[in-house]
Amino acid sequence: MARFLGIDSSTQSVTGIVIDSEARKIVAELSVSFKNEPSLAKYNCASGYLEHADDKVRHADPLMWVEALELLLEQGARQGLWKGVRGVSGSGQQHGSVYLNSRYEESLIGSAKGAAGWSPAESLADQVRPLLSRPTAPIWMDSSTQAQCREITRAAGSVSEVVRITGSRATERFTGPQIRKFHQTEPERYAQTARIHLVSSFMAWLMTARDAPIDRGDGAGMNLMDIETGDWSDAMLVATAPDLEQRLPACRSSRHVIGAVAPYFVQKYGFAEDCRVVAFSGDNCNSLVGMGAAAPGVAVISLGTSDTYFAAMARPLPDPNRCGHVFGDSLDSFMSLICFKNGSLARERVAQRVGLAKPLAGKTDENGDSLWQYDWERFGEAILKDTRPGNGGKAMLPYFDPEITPRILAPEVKLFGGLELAPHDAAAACRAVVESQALLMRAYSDWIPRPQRVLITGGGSRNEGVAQVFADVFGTEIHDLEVPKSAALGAAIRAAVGLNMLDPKAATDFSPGGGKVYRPERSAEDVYREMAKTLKAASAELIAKEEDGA
Ligand code: XUL
Repeated sequence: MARFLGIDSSTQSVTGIVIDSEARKIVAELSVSFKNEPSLAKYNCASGYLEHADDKVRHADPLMWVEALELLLEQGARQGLWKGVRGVSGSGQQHGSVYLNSRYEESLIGSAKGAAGWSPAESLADQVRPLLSRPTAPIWMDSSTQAQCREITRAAGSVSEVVRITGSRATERFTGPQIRKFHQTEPERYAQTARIHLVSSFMAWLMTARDAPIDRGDGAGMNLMDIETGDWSDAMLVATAPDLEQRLPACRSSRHVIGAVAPYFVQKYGFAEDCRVVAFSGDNCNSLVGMGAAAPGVAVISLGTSDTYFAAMARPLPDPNRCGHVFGDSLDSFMSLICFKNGSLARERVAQRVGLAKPLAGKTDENGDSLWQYDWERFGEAILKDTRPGNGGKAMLPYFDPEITPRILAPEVKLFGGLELAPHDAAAACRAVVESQALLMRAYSDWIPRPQRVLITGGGSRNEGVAQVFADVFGTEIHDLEVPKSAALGAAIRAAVGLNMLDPKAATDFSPGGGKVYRPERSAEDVYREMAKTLKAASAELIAKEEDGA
């Protein structure tokens, strides 16, 4: 029996998946949701972030992630799951960062005070609290660093230079601009910071009580790493903040074995002493592996809080539109990723406006906004039964919130072909939002080589009407693999690969195949070509002006 654990610390939950690498199957799945777990209510982060007066600022409490990890491990220990686990790896929401003071060294195995790492006498959260130099962690949803992006770009030379070095333009949610803002707004705390971790390397530090590295997959999402050399870029370090390199962990291969789990987890949760930990990576990088898309030629459409389109690539090829990213793929190669912020939120807003959602009486979220109940069945039916591909020319730019692809900072919803977001035009509105999202995704992913196979995942893809529209617009078969926890699964597979107990090519063996195949209706091909051009041109008019030479 060869069991491996993958842990995914995502925006809304911490999830664990255990695989048996010989039987090639998933043997256990566990999850702790920030919204539903009563003991986490004290962190005021039910949606994954803390309320803030400035809507652009999105931080979370890192101690909530620590406590959620312990709750997950407790769940598994009650089922006796951990004893047979030979290796652990993990996944973190990308770009988010955690700041530790110099006392973090006391936690490290072998250091003077931390000879055995964490003490089993206290909870992990209580031990981590005094080691934080910044109480909160900016996460990927933060878009408050526009000024810092501009300054970094200017210092590095130009937008093209930043893209050439790091694979992405200076991007608001990326870690480098976030670090610069921290250094500028809280210089004392920056001075007290001895280690800056990504969410992924932070979790790996917890599991090992060792100075965990940042893997090259997730490291590429920081605007600090040179994607060609796979190491920190001097030019980007200097452009970002003083004395930054000494505050960053080493950059390592995603297959790097950090060491054994800390004795804390052996004593408290029953892990084997020789259970080893492989470097953690970013959630998208792990998802690529979990979806069985780690080799070029397969693209993944993921419809979630944000919609993403990603694919493995043999060589780092940056996006000429400068919205997309080149990341490491967590198996030591590269991947392209484009992220659309107006994903499920835009679909929800349209459902609300056309009467396919009603507020849940007396239920509000932590910001006091109503919680809604959606009629997704009717939404899908409206697309499949009441409207036709092309939607009679009715379309929209779905920018309810600032957009990442393309880079739109002043959001605006634009309607075309006489569309109205009102109950009397409900069916057309449902199709319009999804069709327009798919058309924009297709238009803005045209720099990524056309794949031979397209997979679809994420909550939005459960709706057959939505998935069918993506097949029609992309003009290709789309396979629904039903791998909802692909990041945790990918991490478990990587643990086995990193410990040389699984060939990476065997990753697809774990996906329960046989999901639905959506075949494109080709009748609207010409209409779609024209609509894609119109929407791309209209969105281009809203793109934030480049303030620096390219
Ligand atoms: C990718 C991104 C998001 C987060 C979500 O660039 O910002 O997909 O990784 O967890």
